Amino acid sequence: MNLTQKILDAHLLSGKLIPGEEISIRIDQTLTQDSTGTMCYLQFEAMGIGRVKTKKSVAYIDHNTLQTGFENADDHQYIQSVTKKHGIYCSKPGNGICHQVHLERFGVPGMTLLGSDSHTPTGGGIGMLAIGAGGLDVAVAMGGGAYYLTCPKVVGVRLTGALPYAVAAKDIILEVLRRLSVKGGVGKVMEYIGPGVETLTVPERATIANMGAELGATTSVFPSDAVTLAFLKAQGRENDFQPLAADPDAAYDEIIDIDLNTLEPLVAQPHMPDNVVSVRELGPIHVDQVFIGSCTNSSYQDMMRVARILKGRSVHPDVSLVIGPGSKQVLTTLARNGALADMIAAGARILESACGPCIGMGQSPKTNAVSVRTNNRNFYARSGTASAGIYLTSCETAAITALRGVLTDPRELDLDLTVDMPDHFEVNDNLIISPAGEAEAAEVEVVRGPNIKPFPLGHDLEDSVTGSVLLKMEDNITTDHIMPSNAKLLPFRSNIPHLSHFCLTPVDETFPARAEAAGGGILVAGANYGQGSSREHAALVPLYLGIRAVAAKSFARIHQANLINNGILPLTFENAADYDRIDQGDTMELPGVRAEIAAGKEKLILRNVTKSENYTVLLPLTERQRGMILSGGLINFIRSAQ
Ligand code: MIC
Ligand code: SF4
Repeated sequence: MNLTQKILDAHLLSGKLIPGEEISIRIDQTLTQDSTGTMCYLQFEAMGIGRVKTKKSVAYIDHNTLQTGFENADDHQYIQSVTKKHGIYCSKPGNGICHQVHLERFGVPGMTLLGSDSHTPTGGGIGMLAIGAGGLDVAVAMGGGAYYLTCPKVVGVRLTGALPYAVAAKDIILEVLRRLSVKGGVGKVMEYIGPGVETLTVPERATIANMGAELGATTSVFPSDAVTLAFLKAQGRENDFQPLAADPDAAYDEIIDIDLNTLEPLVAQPHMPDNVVSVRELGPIHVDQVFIGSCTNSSYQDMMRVARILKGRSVHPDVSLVIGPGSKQVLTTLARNGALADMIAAGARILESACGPCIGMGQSPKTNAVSVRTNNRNFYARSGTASAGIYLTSCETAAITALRGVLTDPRELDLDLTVDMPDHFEVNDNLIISPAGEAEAAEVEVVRGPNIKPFPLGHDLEDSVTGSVLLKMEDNITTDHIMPSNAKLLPFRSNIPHLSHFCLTPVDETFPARAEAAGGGILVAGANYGQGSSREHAALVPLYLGIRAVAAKSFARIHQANLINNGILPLTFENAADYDRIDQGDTMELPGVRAEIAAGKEKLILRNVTKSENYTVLLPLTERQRGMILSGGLINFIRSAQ
């Protein structure tokens, strides 16, 4: 067996490990972050689950930390109190980005982790099977319920050789994205194998597993070996170690070969992470801003290399350099060893350990800016400045670029960039709040501020669904298009009515008002609809606006699950050319859809009333999903079963 199969097999609750079949697995650990977490805990409470039944569940507060009004702080208090009551650890703001902290303090090789954030696969860096999902699925897992997924194909990514000077782990995953595209990993787990793996440290592996999310992959996983043991030892957690690897004769559905010796520094150009060329080819474009940080590139090793490059030098006068170390542990270490002083002296603006600019929480670049960033997504308008172009690179490329003022190949450096991993990290978990014991839990009061509004619930599916096409969209529409997130909107993640005014506005500013006036309708989209974030808001807000169905050429995995969980029909065109026949404004009908779905039909008729045409759309559902769709979502479905 390969490693993915071994971990899946050890956790399998139902189904067979045959790619494409539905399976369900036991979840050992969960994580949430605050921008999806508030809604997740509201749903958890609505399900009436008492204490969590996982081995460990952790709530992180790392996204909404600007606190420009009472909203963020109210949500923080809600999360801290609700987690205390229900047996969940809470990592307070300032402790760091969920994926970095989870790797440092909680991740365990061989365990399953379900997280309400699409970059949960970062845990694959220490041999976890770590999957991103919507908050509702995470809430169910916290209650001891199974996680249902399509059994993935397993791609062996065979690494040979070693990275050349100034070429980074980030360049490996950019190379994979260049080859496979943002749709290339759908339905697959990327399992890293081959002799090149042992040349990579845990944070380097985590960078690769993290950005595997941009392939649309179910997750990515590395073996657990001597490098993993050294990392866990340095965290004082060697007892969590177990060696894990694929069997020597393991089979893979596909193999990709990457010779690390041949790689060079790469860059993803606006506005997609797979729009990759070499830094050398793109040439010395003028740069206005550099951001170094995010869950992809903010480890101790990353930060030390950056400090080494900046030491004794000065940021270019035209560049604003912003650095956000990934965790309190990383930041403390940099402060004690002097590297932080080197960064500040060079002219870097230091941010608290949080997501920050990656999700548009501050540091939006100027109009038409070129911003070079080490994070994982450069989707249109995500930085908060729609006219800005975001270029994604390694830390090494970003740091030298900040000094030169133009995009620069870090192989021009003449410095020793070797950074050894410390034997011991400074461990201080004083920003992690332990849950109340079972006896005291009843006394804990859950505090809800005025920003917390009830979330919409679907209703039973009607006999027939009718509505006009409110918006026709292209391929690769991201969750940042559907439900934008930035410093102005993130504070309202627990306020769906407020967010509804901004739904799909990066595509069409008039959409929310038109949807409201029409009392709902249908959306039409191209391929890979809903790629990116796990945010359920991209389903909850359309639900609130009365969207009953989305007809698309294909869907991204997490978003498709979120639509079903909220009772919205994700319909796939059987014949992709039918997409071209539909115009915005056409009236569509799904005649007798309730009876058809109840009878288990997977091919439905989508009638274009305006053009008097019928299209075949596919809605393959398992029995459980059918129940959700018929009863208007997972919460109604669970309640009806109780
Ligand atoms: C992101 O990187 O897009 C986010 C913000 O972390 C999201 C979660 C969210 O929308 O809250 C993700 O990746 O799932
Ligand atoms: Fe935070 Fe950005 Fe990572 Fe999402 S991708 S978890 S916003 S740092």
